[in-house]
Amino acid sequence: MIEKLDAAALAGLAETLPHWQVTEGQDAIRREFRFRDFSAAWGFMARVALLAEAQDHHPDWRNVWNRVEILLTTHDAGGLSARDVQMARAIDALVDAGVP
Ligand code: H2B
Repeated sequence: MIEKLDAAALAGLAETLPHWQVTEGQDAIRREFRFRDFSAAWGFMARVALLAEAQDHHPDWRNVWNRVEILLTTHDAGGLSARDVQMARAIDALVDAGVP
C-alpha cells in the first residue's frame, strides 16, 4: 500500500510543483500543456507514456489537438502520493528540456 501525502507535503505542493494545481478534494494534481500542433502534442504524449511505463505510474489525460491535460493521482493510495510528485517532476523536466 502506498502512503498518501501528509498535510505538510500537500501544503508544500504549491512551492515544489508551481505549474501544477491541486484539484478540489486534493486527490489529484493537474497541469495543462499547449503545443504548436497535434503532432507536437502527440510527440510529448509518447515521451510521457515511456516515463509512465518506466515509473509504473500512469496519467489520466486528455488531448484536444494541440492541448494535453494531465491529471496525476495514485489509485493504489486513493489520493496523492510521492509517486505523483515524482511523475510531475519528470514531466516538467521533459518540457524544460524542450520536448518535443
Ligand atoms: N498509475 C497510477 N496513476 N496510480 C496507480 O496507483 C498505479 C498506476 N498503480 N499505474 C500501478 C500502475 C499498479 O496498478 C500496478 C499493478 O503496479
